[in-house]
Amino acid sequence: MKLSKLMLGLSLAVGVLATASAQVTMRNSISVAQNSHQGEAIDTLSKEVEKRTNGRIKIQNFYSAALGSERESIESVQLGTQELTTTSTGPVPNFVPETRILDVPFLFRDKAHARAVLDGPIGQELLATFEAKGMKALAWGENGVRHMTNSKRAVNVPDDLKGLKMRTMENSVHVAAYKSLGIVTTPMAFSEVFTALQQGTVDGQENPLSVIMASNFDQVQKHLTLTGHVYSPAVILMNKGTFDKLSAADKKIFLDSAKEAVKVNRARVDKDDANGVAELRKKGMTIIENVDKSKFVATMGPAMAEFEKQFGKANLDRIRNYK
Ligand code: EAX
Repeated sequence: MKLSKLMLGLSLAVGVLATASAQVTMRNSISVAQNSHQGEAIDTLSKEVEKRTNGRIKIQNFYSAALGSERESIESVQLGTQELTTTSTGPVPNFVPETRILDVPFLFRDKAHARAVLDGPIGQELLATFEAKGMKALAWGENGVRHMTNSKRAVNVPDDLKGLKMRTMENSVHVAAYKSLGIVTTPMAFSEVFTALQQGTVDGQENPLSVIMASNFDQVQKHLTLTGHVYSPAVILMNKGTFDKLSAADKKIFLDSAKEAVKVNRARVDKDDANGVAELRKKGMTIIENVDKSKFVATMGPAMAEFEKQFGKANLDRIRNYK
């Protein structure tokens, strides 16, 4: 009796051990190319998780929207048919409306301000809001500061944007803001943008230098203006059920590895911002670097007033004044 109990106990222990050491493979995805700020982020995440779990957990990475657009990937993560995705906040408010506030134009002074807000209590509160929607947001990463490109004309002042047909993200804050500049907005998934620019379905688009370079938009866009009109966060998302099933130690490994991924991600954005203008000029783009941003803010006045109403001045000021 005693012996059989012991045997049972042993075999159970072996069973648990076998399960614990079984290798799990998860999937993560981005909509941009591997050689990019987002590619470096997910490559770092998978490398760190694999190393820290001694190969128990592997993450297979998919680039260039190979598993679907950002919106589709978020849906998959929510449903659990895909464990992880890394995305700009473009389509995120359609799932987690609380994050909409981050996409307000000219909200952040610069990247340092945005990073401080996202790493601080405001960012952490927003990460927590994903849980009610079936997702664990591991960390805020970065897509970069967005600038405008087009194939028609040099943009010096807001008036130059009037009537330009531009692709926007599927994000209601962006659409409202750009409409107020006189842009003819055309929301579409990022994976369709290159072709749309090439075929002239749209005249322009707006994205950080990191994305413009990783996506070779210089091949289909002549004019770039450093409008820096909005900061674009990124977020590393995991299916909540998948995260909840991890041991406490593995949860920590994912959260710590995500932090490492964000460090590499931000460093690459800084590098792209430092080299981007020279590189894109070399590739033939005409670039306007000095823009009077106050003119853009003023032209967006009505949309900005609407955002103050929607989000509440106190909430916007809490972000604007965060030190
Ligand atoms: O995440 O949709 C966009 O313009 C995003 O900036 C891009 O997919 C990178």
